[in-house]
Order: sequence, then structure tokens, then C-alpha cells
Amino acid sequence: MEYQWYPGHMSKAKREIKDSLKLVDVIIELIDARIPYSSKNPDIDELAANKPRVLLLNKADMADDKRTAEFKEYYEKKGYFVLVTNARNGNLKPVMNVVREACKEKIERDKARGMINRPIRAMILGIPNVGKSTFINSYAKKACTKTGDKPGVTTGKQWIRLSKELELLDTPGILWPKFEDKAVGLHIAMIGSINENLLDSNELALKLLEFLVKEYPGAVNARYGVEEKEDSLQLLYDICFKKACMKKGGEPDTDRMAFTVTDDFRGGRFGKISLEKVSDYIKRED
Ligand SMILES: Nc1nc2c(ncn2[C@@H]2O[C@H](COP(=O)(O)OP(=O)(O)O)[C@@H](O)[C@H]2O)c(=O)[nH]1
Ligand SMILES: [Mg+2]
Repeated sequence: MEYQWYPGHMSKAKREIKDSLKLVDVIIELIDARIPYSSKNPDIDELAANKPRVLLLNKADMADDKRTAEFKEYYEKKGYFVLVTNARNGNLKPVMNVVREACKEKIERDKARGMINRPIRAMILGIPNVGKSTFINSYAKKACTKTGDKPGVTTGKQWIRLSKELELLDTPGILWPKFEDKAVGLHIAMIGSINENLLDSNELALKLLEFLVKEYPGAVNARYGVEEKEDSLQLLYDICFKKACMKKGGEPDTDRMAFTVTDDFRGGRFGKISLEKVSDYIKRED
């Protein structure tokens, strides 16, 4: 499998993020709870320069709750302030609580200097499609005051005041996933965050079926009414027959069914499923 890489574009983005980071007290990084390892960009560690880090395990409504809880604990042990979120129905209170906790030192420092009402400033970061815009919009909708340029700070930076306590840079930082790792590329393709035609869609569906049968027994049967088996190509044929997904000549239309399987997965129609679990990654990172 081949993945595309955009070094020029990304190094510019990285520089911009680095500049913006100088202006904020805390970094709020969104990752996809279905792939908490693959959607977490390691560049942020290098860019972050000791800022407090809040990690949002977003799209948790589509992920496996048990696996999400394990990742939450795993990242907390690494020093992140972690929150499980669904950016589509944003509730600001829990976000404020973790941000406040992450910025405890700054708040106390301000207090000691007699600066009581200085809002916390944050920047949203993440790879494409994790929900950055949705997050900003769902909170900004409630508060919706663009605070405009701050004189003396910088030009061209817009801040959104979410509350008296919290301001967000209105443009999120977009980082690229770590595609050199084939498993990362595959998982990102499975959830549909990169352009579909970068990967063979049949192969993608076969890998999904293989994964589901192994890790979530019963999910494929519940969806298509077929007997589950390890041979995912045979399974795809079985699903074609079961669902009468045939070409004009009477042959099973595996291309069309592969598309349906992938689409069903991305739409959450196999249930709440995570492609990754902590135990798969603990050996790699630690
Ligand atoms: N189910 C679900 N969908 C979400 C969530 N957050 C974002 N989305 C959807 O994911 C897609 C990408 O979100 P977007 O905010 O554009 O991602 P961005 O590229 O990081 O800005 C959109 O279709 C959103 O509606 C979430 O928590 N749960
Ligand atoms: Mg966006």
C-alpha cells in the first residue's frame, strides 16, 4: 500500500503552529477515540515545548467505551489531562474543568501577581477530520464572541471567547498523521480520514472484515446475517449472496459490497467499535 506525503505543505503548517503556540497557555489536542494511537501526531510533542496538554478522545460516541477508558488512563499516566468527548454535542463545563486543572500553575502564578481575570488561552490541534472545527463551532455557538486582534500580541490572530475564563484561537492547527507506519495509514483509511483512492477499497474492506470477525465476533453476523469466518474474501462473497449484491451477469459484486462494508463501518453501523486497544501499543511506546 502506498500513502501520499506532503512535506512542503506540512512543514509550513508546523511552523505556523509553532508560532501560534507561543501565544497560548494550553494545547487542546483532539484525537479520534476509535484510533487513539494512529490519530495522535507525535510532532506535537516536539512543538509543544512544555505547555500543559489536554487530550480529547473525540468521537467517543462511535468508539468502544471500554477501550476508550483504557486509553484515557494510559494517556493520563503519561501526564495528559484527558477528556472523553463527542464534539457534536459540546458541553463546555467538563472541558472547562480539565482545562482549569491543566492550567492550575498558570492560574496560581497569575493570582500571585494580582492578575485575577486573565483568561486562559488555548489552541486546538489535531490531524484532519478528528473534529476540530466541530469542536470550535459547537462551543463558539454558545459563546460566540470573536474577541478580535489583541493589540500588542500579534496581528491576524482571531480569538474566540468561550467564557470569561477561556479563549480559543479560532484557527485550529492541522497536523499530518504518521503515515510512515503502515498500521497507522491503514487505520486512518479505515475510519475514512484520508482520500479513499489512496488505498485499494476492496483490500480495505477485507481487512475490516478480518478485524471485525477477530475482535468483535458477532458484529458482522448481526449486520448481514452471514456465518462469520476467518477467510474474509469468502466472507465478502457470502455477504454478496446474502444481500443479493450481484452484477448483471449473476456474479457477486464484491466491489460494491466492499464499499458498503466500509461505509457501514464508518457510519458506526457495526456498533461502537475501536480499531486500537492500549495493549497493542504499550510495548511499542514504553
Ligand atoms: N459521531 C461524531 N462525529 C463527529 C464528532 N466530531 C466531529 N464529527 C464529525 O466528523 C467530521 C469531521 O469533523 P471536522 O470538525 O470537520 O474535523 P476537522 O477536520 O478536525 O476540523 C464531521 O462530519 C463531523 O460532523 C463526534 O464527536 N462524534
Ligand atoms: Mg476543520
